[in-house]
Amino acid sequence: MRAAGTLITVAPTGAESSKADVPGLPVTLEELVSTARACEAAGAGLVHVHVRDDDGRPTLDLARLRDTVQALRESTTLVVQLSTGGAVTDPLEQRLRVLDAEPDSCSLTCGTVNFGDDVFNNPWPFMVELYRRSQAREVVPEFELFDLGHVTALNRLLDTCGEPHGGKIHCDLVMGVPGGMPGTAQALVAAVAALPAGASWSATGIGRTTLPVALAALSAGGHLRVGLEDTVTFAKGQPVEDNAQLVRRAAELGTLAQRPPMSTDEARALLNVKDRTPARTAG
Ligand code: KMH
Ligand code: ZN
Repeated sequence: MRAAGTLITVAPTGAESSKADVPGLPVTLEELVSTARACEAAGAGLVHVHVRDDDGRPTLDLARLRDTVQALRESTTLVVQLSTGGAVTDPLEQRLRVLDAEPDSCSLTCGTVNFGDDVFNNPWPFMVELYRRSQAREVVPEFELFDLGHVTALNRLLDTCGEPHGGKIHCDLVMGVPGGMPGTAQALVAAVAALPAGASWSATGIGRTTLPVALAALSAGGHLRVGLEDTVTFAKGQPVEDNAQLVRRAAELGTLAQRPPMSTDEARALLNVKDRTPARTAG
C-alpha cells in the first residue's frame, strides 16, 4: 500500500565521521538536542541516534544513552531510535545492552556485511537475541537491510520469533555501502519486492547515492532517511551545512511527490511505539 505522508528519519551523527572532518556533526548532547529540534521543525519524525563521548568518539556508555533518550524526549516529540549497530569495533554484548536505555525504537541489522575496509558484524544468534530483547522490553525494531540477503534473514527472523513489539514491521534499506547492495533503483525494487507483506520501509543512499535512492524510494511508495551519518556532501563540491538542510530537502521532495512529511504523531502511529512520555501516560 502506498503511504499517504512521508516519514522522514534523520540520522544526524553515525559512528564514522569526526567533528574535525565534518564541522556540522552533532557530537555533544547539546548539539544533538538542538539538531533534533531543528530537524523536527523541518519535518523529521524519527531520530536515529549514535552517541559520542567527551572526546567525540563513538560510545555505547549506558548512562549516556539514557541521558540522551531522556533529553530528546524532553525537548522533542520525535520517535527516539537508538542505534544497536554502534561502530564496527563495538562488542556484541555492549550492543545488546543498548536496549536497557529504553528507547522507543532500536535499529536491528539483519546480517553481516562488508563495510568499506571493515566488517559490520551481525551473526544470526546476535540478531535473534537482540530481537527477543526488543520484544521483552517493548521496543520497536527498525530492520536495517544493507543487502538483498538481509531481507531473507528478516523473513526468517519473523518466522522464527514472531511479530515485533507493536505488531508493525518497519524496515530501512541502507544502500550504497561499499560491500552492500548498490544505491540504484533496480536494487531498491528488488529489495522492496522481497519485504514481508504489509511492511513499511524507508531508504537511504550513502554518499553520492543519496538522491537517486531518495527519488526511487518516493516513486516506489517508501519513506526517507537522511542525515550526516549517511551523507556529508549536499551537491558536487558543496558540503552539507547541517542535518536540517538535508531534512528540508527531503521534505521538499516528499511534498513534490504529493507526500508531505508526516507529523511525529503519525510517525508514532506508523511504528506503533509504546507511549513512554510521562505527560502523555499521566492523563
Ligand atoms: N555504524 C555502522 C557500523 C546502525 O546504526 O544500526 C552501523 C550502523 C547501523 O550505523
Ligand atoms: Zn546508524
